[in-house]
Amino acid sequence: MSQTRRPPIVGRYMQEEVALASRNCGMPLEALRYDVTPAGLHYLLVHFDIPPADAAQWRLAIGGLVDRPRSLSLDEIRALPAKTLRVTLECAGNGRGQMSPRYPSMPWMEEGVSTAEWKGTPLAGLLAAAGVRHGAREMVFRGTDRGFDRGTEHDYARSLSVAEAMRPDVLVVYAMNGQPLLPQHGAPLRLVVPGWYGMASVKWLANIDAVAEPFGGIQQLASYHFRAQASDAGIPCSHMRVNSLMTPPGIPDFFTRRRLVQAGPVGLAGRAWSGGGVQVARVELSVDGAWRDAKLDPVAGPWAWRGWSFGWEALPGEHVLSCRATDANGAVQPTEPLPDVGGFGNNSTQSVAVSVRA
Ligand SMILES: Nc1nc2c(c(=O)[nH]1)N[C@H]1C(S)=C(S)[C@@H](COP(=O)(O)O)O[C@H]1N2
Ligand SMILES: [Mo]
Repeated sequence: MSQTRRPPIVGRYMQEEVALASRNCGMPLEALRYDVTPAGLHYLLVHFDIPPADAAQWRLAIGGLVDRPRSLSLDEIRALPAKTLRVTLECAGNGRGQMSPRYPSMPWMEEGVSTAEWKGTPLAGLLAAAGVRHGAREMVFRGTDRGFDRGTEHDYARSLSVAEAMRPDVLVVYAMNGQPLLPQHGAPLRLVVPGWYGMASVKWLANIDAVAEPFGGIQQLASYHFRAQASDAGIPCSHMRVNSLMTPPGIPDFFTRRRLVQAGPVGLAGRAWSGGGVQVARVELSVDGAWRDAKLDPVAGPWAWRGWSFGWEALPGEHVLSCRATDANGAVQPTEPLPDVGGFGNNSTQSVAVSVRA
């Protein structure tokens, strides 16, 4: 197995990228029409294989620097206080496939985002019962899926600071949209960290450990950093950047996905979101470069995307539509992706080419 970072690609997609894209489906953009993405349309990112999991035998072990190490069954977790949250998850690599040079990984265009209603028990309650010791600095979350990345064999694992892990809306989840978790979404148990890019929401969760030192796992230290150049130390990916998408108008061409709409009034709509619990404050829509305000739907909770709409009077000819969100902190989507060697955090504005027929 290769020990080195994979070299960047300029140009056509590699077979490995296409294979990853076939395994890890995106949310078809027409599914932006749903406030809550139906489970079967929710985007998917699985680094290794979906591991075997027997819900009846599953245990969640909580250990490390805790006073009362514990091992809980699924029934015991289901008996704890429950909370359901509507949460938008976006893959940190969403938009990578539009960047050049491209990092050889999952080549998302823009469809690596979805919203679900996740039911579980607050992690804070489990940690309080275990009694996290004062010397603990981070909580490490480990899934049962195992594989190699850049020559290192590991279980998929990520950490959060103790303070972040103690937030009341970080959940240990066993249901999605009112149904038990599906195998591909982490059955029978996963973490959901609202406001963060998806990598923090560890699936097939089997172990939680309190540790005194910053966790050095490959998914924590090597991957998931914003780096303008390969030599940069990098900034860890955490909260989602402000972003927005449009439900594709009209009908598509099969191969190019180019859109065809009828001249006249066209109802455009989509979704916008940001991370860290920051709300979307504004969405603008541009037709051929002229920006105007879209209408915002009511806020759907602290962690879910916000719907928007715009009435377009479509004139015959070729047009380019774009949408652009601004969050309550004043962060705005850039027109071009920020340089990033791993292809992370591309929140540049989406452009949709539309042919309007008379
Ligand atoms: N155990 C485990 N957890 C994981 C992953 C994984 O490969 N293994 N992928 C992560 C990434 S990168 C993302 S974007 C989300 C995707 O969650 P979903 O597939 O349920 O949409 O899961 C995260 N949790
Ligand atoms: Mo991801």
